[in-house]
Amino acid sequence: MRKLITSALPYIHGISHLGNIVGSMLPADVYARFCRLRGNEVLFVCGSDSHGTMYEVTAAKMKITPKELAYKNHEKMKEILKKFELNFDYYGITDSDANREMSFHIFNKLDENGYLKEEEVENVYCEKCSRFLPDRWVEGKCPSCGGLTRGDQCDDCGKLIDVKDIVEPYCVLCKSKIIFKKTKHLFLDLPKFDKELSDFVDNKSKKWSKLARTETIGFLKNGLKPRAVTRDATWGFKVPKEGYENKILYVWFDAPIGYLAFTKEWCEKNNQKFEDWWQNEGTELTQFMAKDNTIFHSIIFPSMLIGCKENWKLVDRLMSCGWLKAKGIKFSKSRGNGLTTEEALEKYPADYWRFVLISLYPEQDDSVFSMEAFNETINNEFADIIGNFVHRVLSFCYSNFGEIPEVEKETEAELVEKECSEVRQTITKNFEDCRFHEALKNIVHYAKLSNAYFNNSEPWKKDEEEKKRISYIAGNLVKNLAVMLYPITPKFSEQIFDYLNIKPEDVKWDDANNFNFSGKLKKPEPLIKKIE
Ligand code: B3M
Ligand code: ZN
Repeated sequence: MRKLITSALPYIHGISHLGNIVGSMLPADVYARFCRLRGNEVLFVCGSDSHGTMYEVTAAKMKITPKELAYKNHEKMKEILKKFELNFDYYGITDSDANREMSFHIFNKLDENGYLKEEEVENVYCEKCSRFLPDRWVEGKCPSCGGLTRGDQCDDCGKLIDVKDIVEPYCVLCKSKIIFKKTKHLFLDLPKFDKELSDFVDNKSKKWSKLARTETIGFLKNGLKPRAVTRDATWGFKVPKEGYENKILYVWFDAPIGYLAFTKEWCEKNNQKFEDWWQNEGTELTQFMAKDNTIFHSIIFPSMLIGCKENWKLVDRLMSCGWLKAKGIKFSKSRGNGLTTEEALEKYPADYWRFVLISLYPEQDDSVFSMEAFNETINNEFADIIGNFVHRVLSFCYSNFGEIPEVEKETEAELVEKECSEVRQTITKNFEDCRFHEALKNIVHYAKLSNAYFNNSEPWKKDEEEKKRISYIAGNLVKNLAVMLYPITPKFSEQIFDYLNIKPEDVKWDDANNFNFSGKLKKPEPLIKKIE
């Protein structure tokens, strides 16, 4: 099965926080690695979401252009993502020519097929800055509690406010009073897709995450309304239509089209056929994102593709998850709290973060991150139950035999082999279902069974034959753990493969399903250091 896997495209006006990484890029990377280990043909694409009004605000403050800001941070972001072992097949940028071309193509198709309609709206305008302002650039008094309202929500009472109801509204850039001014925009006529969307959601959403399914069905029930796909702003793709020359495409129009553009860029570089990925029912498309991005991926982007009438593939498995909150608040750039990815990587290796973030993967709901939870998970699970077991077994085998010794297989499989093989079946299912929190929990359980086997067998007290047999089985438990952890903690697993003289590129997921490995060992060093 050909697997096309995408992660939501991170904004890069500020350098990404752990929240973005865990929100979609890390689970997508774990799933892509798992699918490759199973021998699937995988294409894993992502990229920087480089348009949107936040670039204009941030760039203005830094006295550079939005373009300079985007491309500078894009390079920095690629470095950080590499250090996190996120191995995309392609990581692009939505400001690319390929994305402009693809966005114009889809825009024109929607226009030709009558899915774009013009509406005149009254938007916020600042005469001093002589520009229209997005709602979030307006502040003022909340009409119900008098607190500070920013854009469409009151910071104090949390009430959703229509920007027209803000008391004494002012422009956040120059603090002067704003006015409301008429302007024309093009709207994607979503109600026209109601039937196709309901059919699409009915037959696909069974395989989606619970969050994605419930949110999408709820959204459809509320009735579809037309959504603006153009904006009065300067940083973005100019609308390719007469009368709209000084407007741009809304960032959420060209961003999801980035998935197609990045695939196209990758196909050109790798001599592959684009249609094999985006116009071929033999390809399964799995998309990862955080829950605030669900509707864009389950309703709006599919409508844009349906509206082209070009047989574009719609998402098969939509894996949206909760938020990672740092002690009650979501990691986010705009609030400036949380741990930046660079700071995190300075503190501990990527595998430590990957292990903890997957153990906290907010599959069904938000999860809370704290450094206490981090220390506890690393010390109790990664170091004690897994790292320590690996080191004890490999050191025992190395000092007694210099290898994982081969012994005549008993006809009757050992109890531990049966128990662990059962757990492994569950772990495989967990990965298939993108239940990575469960998968890791079961891998830790597998390691506990392995520890118990080694401790209770007490090989150091046994005769040569027994010592060999126990070492053989324990050595295979280590190998199996390394294979199952490979999608989550790649460096850790590769280090174990190196000790076992196994080439990483030869490793297959099914290698974790047997106890017949033996071979020379390299001198093992402890791999996981506990955190004081
Ligand atoms: N850039 C992520 C966000 O809302 C947004 C995802 C785009 S995926 C096409 O933070
Ligand atoms: Zn202003």
